[in-house]
Amino acid sequence: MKSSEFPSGKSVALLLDPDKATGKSLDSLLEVACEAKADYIFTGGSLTFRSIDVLIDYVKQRCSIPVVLFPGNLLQLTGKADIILLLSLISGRNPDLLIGNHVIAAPFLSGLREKLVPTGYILINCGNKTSVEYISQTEAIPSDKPDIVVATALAGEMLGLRMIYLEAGSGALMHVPSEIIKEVRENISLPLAVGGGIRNSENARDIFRAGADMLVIGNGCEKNPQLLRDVCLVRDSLR
Ligand code: 1GP
Repeated sequence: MKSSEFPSGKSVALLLDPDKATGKSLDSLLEVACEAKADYIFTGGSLTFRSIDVLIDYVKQRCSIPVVLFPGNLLQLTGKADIILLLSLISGRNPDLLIGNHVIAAPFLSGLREKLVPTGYILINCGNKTSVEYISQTEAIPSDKPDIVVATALAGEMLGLRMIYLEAGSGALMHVPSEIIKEVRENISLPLAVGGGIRNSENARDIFRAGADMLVIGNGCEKNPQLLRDVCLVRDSLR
C-alpha cells in the first residue's frame, strides 16, 4: 500500500502490543479483525520485551490487513511493516523525540521512504500518568487546555507533517475529550488519528463524530474482542 493513501476515510486500527499479543488470544483477535474488516493493525509500544518482527511475520501469515509500525523507540524500527509512522512528539520538548532519534534513524529509513508517514504525536493528559509520558520524559498537555492542543496541531501541519495523532495513552482512564478533537478538526485539514482509553462503541461514535478519521484501540480489544466488531460497525454506519 502507498503511504499517500494512509489513512483512508474513517478507519479503525487494532493496536497489538508484542508482549501481550501471543497465543490463542492473538489468534482470536486476528480472526475478529479479519471478520470485522479492521482497516489496520498497529504494533509498537513504549517499552517492549518481545520481538516486533516476529509479531509482524505472524500477523502477515494469518491476514492481509496492512500492518502499521507505531514505534515506541529506535529498537522497534523494522522494514517489515507496510507503513511506518515517523513520529515527532510535538507536545513535548524532548529534543531526541523531536529530531535526535530521527537523525539516528535516517540512514536506516532512507531505503523505506515510501512507507513513511511523518506524524505529529500529541499527548493529552486524560487523568493518569501513562507509560508513554514517563518513558518519553515529557509532559502531556492538560485536557482542559484545548487551545494549546490546537496550536500544537497547527504547528505540526505548518511544519509539513502528514498526520496528527491525539494520544491519551494506553490504558488511559478516559479517551481524548470530544471537545478537543472537534477543535483540532476545525483548525487543521490533515488526517486525524485518536487513541487511548477507548472502551466502548459510544466512545468510538463520539470520537468519530467529533472529527477523528482513525481510531486506535489496544487494551479494550485485548480484554474484549467484541469491542473491535462493535467499533467497526460504528465506522460502517458513518462511512
Ligand atoms: C493507542 O495508546 C493507544 O494510541 C492505545 O490505547 O490501549 O487504551 O486502547 P488503549
